[in-house]
Amino acid sequence: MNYNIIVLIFITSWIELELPRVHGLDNGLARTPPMGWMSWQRFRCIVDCKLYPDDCISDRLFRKMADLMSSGGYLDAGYEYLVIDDCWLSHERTPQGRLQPDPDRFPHGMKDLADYIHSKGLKFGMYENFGGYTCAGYPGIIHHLEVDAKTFVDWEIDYIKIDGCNASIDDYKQGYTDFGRYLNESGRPIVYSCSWPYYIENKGIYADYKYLGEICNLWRNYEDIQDSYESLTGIIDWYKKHQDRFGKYAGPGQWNDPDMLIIGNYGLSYEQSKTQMALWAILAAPLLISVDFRTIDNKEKEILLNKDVIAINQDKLGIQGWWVKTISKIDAWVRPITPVVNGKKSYAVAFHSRRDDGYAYAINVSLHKVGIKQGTYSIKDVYNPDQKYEDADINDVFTIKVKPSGVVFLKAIPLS
Ligand SMILES: *[C@@H]1O[C@H](CO)[C@@H](O)[C@H](O)[C@H]1NC(C)=O
Ligand SMILES: *[C@@H]1O[C@H](CO)[C@@H](O)[C@H](O)[C@H]1NC(C)=O
Ligand SMILES: CC(=O)N[C@H]1CO[C@H](CO)[C@@H](O)[C@@H]1O
Repeated sequence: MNYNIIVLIFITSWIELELPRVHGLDNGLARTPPMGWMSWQRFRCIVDCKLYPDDCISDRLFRKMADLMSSGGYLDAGYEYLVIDDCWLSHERTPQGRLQPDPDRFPHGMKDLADYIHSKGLKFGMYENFGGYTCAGYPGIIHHLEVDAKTFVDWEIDYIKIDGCNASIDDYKQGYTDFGRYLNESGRPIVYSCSWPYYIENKGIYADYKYLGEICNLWRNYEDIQDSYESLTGIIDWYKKHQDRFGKYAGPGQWNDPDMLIIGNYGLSYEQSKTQMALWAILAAPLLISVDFRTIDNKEKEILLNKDVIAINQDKLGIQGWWVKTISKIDAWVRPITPVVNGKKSYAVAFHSRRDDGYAYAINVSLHKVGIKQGTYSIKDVYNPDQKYEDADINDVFTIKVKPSGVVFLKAIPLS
């Protein structure tokens, strides 16, 4: 066997099997992308409870959200983590040097709130910041890593997001590693979300995703999402551009986090909401809703609770999908998923229109065009099960119509 043949065999089997798969942080958690609710995008740092009595970051808000998350069908759909973001803290530590919540907004303390959230069947997540101050100016954890990890464990948290404001680039690696070790040594399983890569990518330095996968369950690597389609497409385009650097490091226990779902707020149309949900499923992204459960519309709620889209997001192969190509300003994305039939994977395929001419634009596509190499597939339209497609060999051409800024989201399952 000559050298070229050996190389060819090696490359072919690597592509076919997509092996070896990465090994995530070994805490047994986040084997599929975490699902939950997080306060930041919708409730930000509202601390004025006189002006915003129903919206301020407070015990009252989180108990209300816990009630509705649990009774509204979200928990049943898989959204289990209720995560408090920035602005819960008091500006002062206790005389013993412990973190404490703002006493007016959290009069019962954090353990009491944690107990309430747990009593609703939910898991409890919190936020802190590695540097000296959180992004909103509250005490950070640097120089207190061990005692702060202990405080969070005493409060029985199940998830922690550690942000990266007000720190120097040289300190991140050691700091995030040490804090993760303190969490681990506590013996309590806690999902560990690390914002560190964003703070260095932001300065033009590439993050070490292989290492991140060993110490964090998920990580942010691009800007905060804002309540607009422009912000959403900014994130999508950054993921498109850089996918080859970090897509392969996603897998059970370790995920790239393109940030919260803004569905149900003010900035996205109905079609754009379906777009975010579909692309977050393609990207194997954590599904962290940031919405007011008291006011969300039923139509948007249906998108968040769509079982077929959630199943694609949570697919157990844990492979992050990728952008394949753009056809007439319509981006094609693909993600290998289960079921695997006779060695052939199924695929989720999303066509996202970047057009703004006001009608559903028709394009001819085939499975081969989106990079699928072999087989005959049954095709299901995930958002419109009534839309029927013929079974298709990879070369069969069929027409889809994609609404402006919307998606056609297909699932292709091998017939044999
Ligand atoms: C701590 O790390 C060890 C080794 O990676 C792992 O086996 C264990 O499950 C971890 N424990 C927790 C609580 O994360
Ligand atoms: C799609 O293909 C059909 C059959 O070849 C052709 O008649 C039609 O014009 C094509 N449509 C588009 C939008 O390219
Ligand atoms: C005290 C301090 O340095 N605060 C900064 C922390 O980071 C945020 C976000 O970058 C800044 O706005 C603060 O000025």
